[in-house]
Amino acid sequence: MPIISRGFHGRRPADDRKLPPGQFETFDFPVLSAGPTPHVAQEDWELDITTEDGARHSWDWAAFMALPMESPTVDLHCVTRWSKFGTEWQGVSLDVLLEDVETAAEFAFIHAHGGYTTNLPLEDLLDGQAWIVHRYDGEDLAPEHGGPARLLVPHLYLWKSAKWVRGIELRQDDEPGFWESAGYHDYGDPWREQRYQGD
Ligand SMILES: Nc1nc2c(c(=O)[nH]1)N[C@H]1C(S)=C(S)[C@@H](COP(=O)(O)O)O[C@H]1N2
Ligand SMILES: [Mo]
Repeated sequence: MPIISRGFHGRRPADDRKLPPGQFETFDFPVLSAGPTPHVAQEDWELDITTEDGARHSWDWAAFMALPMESPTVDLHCVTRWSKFGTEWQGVSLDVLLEDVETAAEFAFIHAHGGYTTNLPLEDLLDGQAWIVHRYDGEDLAPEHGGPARLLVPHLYLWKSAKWVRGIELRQDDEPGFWESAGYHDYGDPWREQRYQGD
């Protein structure tokens, strides 16, 4: 009689040390978008960083591509409870983009094509914690995942990683973005399970 192990599906078990509370590991890459996918051509893409003084720093696609690139490998944690380990990206660190930006702002308000917004403390974009990424898994970032370029802030729940990013507004006051206005947590630390306001 052959021994059939029903429990084995050829997948490694989730590594609990890498799994924040209430999350499960997924192996595919779900698409979560609040609206239709905007199709932005690379030649039409521009990133603007504005400061509380009204100063504007802009990069078109060519200027962005000329910046030093990094290849972060990070775990993703979505508030809908899936986590994906070891995702490989390529892009520019926010440390590079903010290098010559003079600001005393405490908050960043992120704008995306299609109207999506999200907010986070400026310090969470610094010190190797955040990137504007344009490649995923060795290929140009697909439109449904935020191509031509998205924000990647993997230490916070994934709704903070705005797809189709177009602007970063640095400001003194905090303002809730799209999901934060709908009751999601203002900060969104997966390890403290900050899913909703009051968590
Ligand atoms: N512009 C924009 N960015 C967005 C969203 C969105 O609806 N619009 N959804 C957020 C949410 S809730 C999640 S979980 C992730 C999903 O990213 P993915 O579709 O690449 O998995 O994108 C975030 N960034
Ligand atoms: Mo999400």
